[in-house]
Amino acid sequence: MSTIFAPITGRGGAVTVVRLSGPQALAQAEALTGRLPPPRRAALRKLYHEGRLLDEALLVTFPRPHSFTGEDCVELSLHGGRAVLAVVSAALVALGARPAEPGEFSRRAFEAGKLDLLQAEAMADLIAAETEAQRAQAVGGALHEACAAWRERLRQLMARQEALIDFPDEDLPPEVEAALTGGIAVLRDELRAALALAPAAERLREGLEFVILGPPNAGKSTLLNALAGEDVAIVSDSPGTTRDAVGVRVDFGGVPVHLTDTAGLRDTADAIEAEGVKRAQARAAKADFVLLAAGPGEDFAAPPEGIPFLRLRTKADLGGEGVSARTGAGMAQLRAQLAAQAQALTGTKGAPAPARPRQMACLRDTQAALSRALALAEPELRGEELRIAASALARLAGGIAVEEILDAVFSGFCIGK
Ligand SMILES: Nc1nc2c(ncn2[C@@H]2O[C@H](COP(=O)(O)OP(=O)(O)OP(=O)(O)O)[C@@H](O)[C@H]2O)c(=O)[nH]1
Ligand SMILES: [Mg+2]
Repeated sequence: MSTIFAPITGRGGAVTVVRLSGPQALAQAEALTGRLPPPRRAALRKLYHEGRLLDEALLVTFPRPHSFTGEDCVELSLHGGRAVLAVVSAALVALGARPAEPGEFSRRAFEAGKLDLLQAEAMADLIAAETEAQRAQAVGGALHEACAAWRERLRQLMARQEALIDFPDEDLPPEVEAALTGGIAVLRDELRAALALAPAAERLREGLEFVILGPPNAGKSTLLNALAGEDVAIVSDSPGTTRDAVGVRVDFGGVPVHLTDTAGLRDTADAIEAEGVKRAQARAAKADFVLLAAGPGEDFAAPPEGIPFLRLRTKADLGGEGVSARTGAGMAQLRAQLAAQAQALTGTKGAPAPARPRQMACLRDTQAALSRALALAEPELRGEELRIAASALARLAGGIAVEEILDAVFSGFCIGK
């Protein structure tokens, strides 16, 4: 097993923490510092390599198994900056360590049984969380807890099913059979409920797409700038100003939303503008939500089929109802409406919900096997379906994950995770 290292803090700070993990971690740290402090006690040490002073760093050792990866680990709090990191990295390589691959620390932690696959995924989501709702979803661990409880219940159902196999038919108490199928049905329904929340959980993990659509000069770009709180899109009084779709990340009620301003919809002989109109409609057709904007007295554009939308009158300062991006009138209410919409599209209320295709596939397989089990009266056949359900559920936690799945999950992580 190689000893690996990587910075585990972001760039540009005053301090860069480098984690070293593996069988040689303590020896390599000792080679750099001369003398290691007692486990889990921080100490300031000068780092030397081949007689050269590299840096002065705070050093903490975490001997196995009480470390993030379960291996011997050392964390070096170096001074931030490229040059320090480069020279310390070179020294560690000279001592036999190698840079960690993306997700390699987490993978080692998983392999040491420090965290299961759901916890590893939740940790990656927590580190990537940009908004409050994303943080809350990742930190809650609802799916991890639910998965453990489901596995335990399924184990008990399987034990009861096994007991029935040895029973002669005529002696079978009907209430035992009823309790068994009832238990399977309740579990199956809970998995279905979790799967029903999957679209919301996935949207929260990935962020929503909101599109502003409407006739030229409706004030769409002005609205985007006002909602984003920055000057992103060009505003002018000549209709047909916006051609390319212009997007910006905004936080609506703790939910990350990619808000896109589009070209004003009209028939036009200008080929570039016509392409912009086409793109506007294509964007709106794929959006999670469409904001239809129109000035006083103007017709609203037709909403794309099947997509929730809001009709919004702009330029209310010129008279009439609606909002005015110019004076700010109605903007607070609009923000609140958009936040409510974003929350409704992503709300799981803390209930367990799969947010990744891998998790959904495992839950679907489990649910399908339980449904098949319910349709079978023969104890041996039903027992076999329950075993299939149990192994699909074990895959959700990573219990019997194959190499390719682990590669796919952990390679999606960043270096240092
Ligand atoms: N009075 C008033 N004028 C506004 C308001 N919002 C936008 N305008 C003006 O309306 C004109 C068009 O604004 P834009 O935001 O460029 O409109 P648009 O819908 O993006 O236009 P296209 O990109 O051409 O489709 C500009 O002159 C803006 O200053 C508003 O709330 N009140
Ligand atoms: Mg515009």
